[in-house]
Amino acid sequence: MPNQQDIRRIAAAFCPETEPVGIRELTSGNVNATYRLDYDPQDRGRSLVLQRINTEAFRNPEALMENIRLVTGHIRAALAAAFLPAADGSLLHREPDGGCWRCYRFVDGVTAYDRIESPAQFCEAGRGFGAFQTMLADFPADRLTETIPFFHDTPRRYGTFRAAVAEDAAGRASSLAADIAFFDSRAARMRGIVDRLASGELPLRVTHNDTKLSNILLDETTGAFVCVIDLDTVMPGSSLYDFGDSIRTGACTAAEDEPDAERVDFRADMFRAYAEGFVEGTAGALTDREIAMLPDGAYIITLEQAIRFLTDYLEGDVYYHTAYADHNLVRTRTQIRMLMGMERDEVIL
Ligand code: GN1
Ligand code: MG
Repeated sequence: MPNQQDIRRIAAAFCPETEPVGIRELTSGNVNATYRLDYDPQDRGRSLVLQRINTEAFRNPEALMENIRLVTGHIRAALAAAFLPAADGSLLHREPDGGCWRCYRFVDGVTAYDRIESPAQFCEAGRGFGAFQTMLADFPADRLTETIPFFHDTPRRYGTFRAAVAEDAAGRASSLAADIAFFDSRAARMRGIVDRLASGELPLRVTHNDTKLSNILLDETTGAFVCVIDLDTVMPGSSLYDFGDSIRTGACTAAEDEPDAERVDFRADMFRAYAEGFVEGTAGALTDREIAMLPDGAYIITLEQAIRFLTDYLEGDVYYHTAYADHNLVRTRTQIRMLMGMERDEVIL
């Protein structure tokens, strides 16, 4: 964990002419470490975001930043969150301890919601993520590095999960029989997207791949979509991944880590609101097959996220940030509740 002095030193690598007057950690991300830096209003009055890239998750941070440079260059108008170069002109600053840091402008007057407030708001988020995908429609996919290979290969994620059960590194598997059985009995459904991408029935597109609700910024006054953030996983994928991860996080009655599973349920009204906005945002680009399969996207991505959380729990909490011992198990069970709600409401058509 870097201390305040470390943060000040690293901030100076990007912004040597002045010092922050306030530093606070932003804790909503589960993988990278993020800090907000506030500067004296008399001085520059701006705020910056300083972020340490998790190089266990992102093995090639240079290629990752190059992806972001290319993508933000392509859709500059849509992205207010601009990066500051370090002294040597690169977007990545390396510390002697190997830590990889980047810095970008904090956008004022916008909110990244962890929880949605109304169907209309979620519809607007759908429009935004849909529009983002459309803006990338003519981006040459072969220029992008796959920052995390097989990121949304759901059957492969299940294979990793099964290996983690067998290994049982943290000695937790014996108490998880019911959760494990839940996933085993749904294994066949995990092939729904990858098989159709492979056969060409679904098109491969450049997608965001991490469209949780908090990764879109909405204007605090008008409620309108301002920009999409967290471009670490922009790479070839399916529109269904982007649709699905938003539903997973936004069409839910509680937080992703709500400890009381009884309070977690799927909201079909939110699903419909988001679908309407997303289809509108993609402006006719989606094929009939993609539109027909949007519900499968929601179900499969939620299932995948559930097994990712439980895999991490089985492996001893090595990937996601956790605040307490059973945090990943709590997250797994909220996802299971969402899946049960989707099954009840027959989201899978
Ligand atoms: C991670 O770091 P954050 O919160 O943006 C994860 C996503 C998960 C999400 C679950 C690179 O995203 O895939 O859906 O946690 N990002 C990566 O909250 O693994
Ligand atoms: Mg992320």
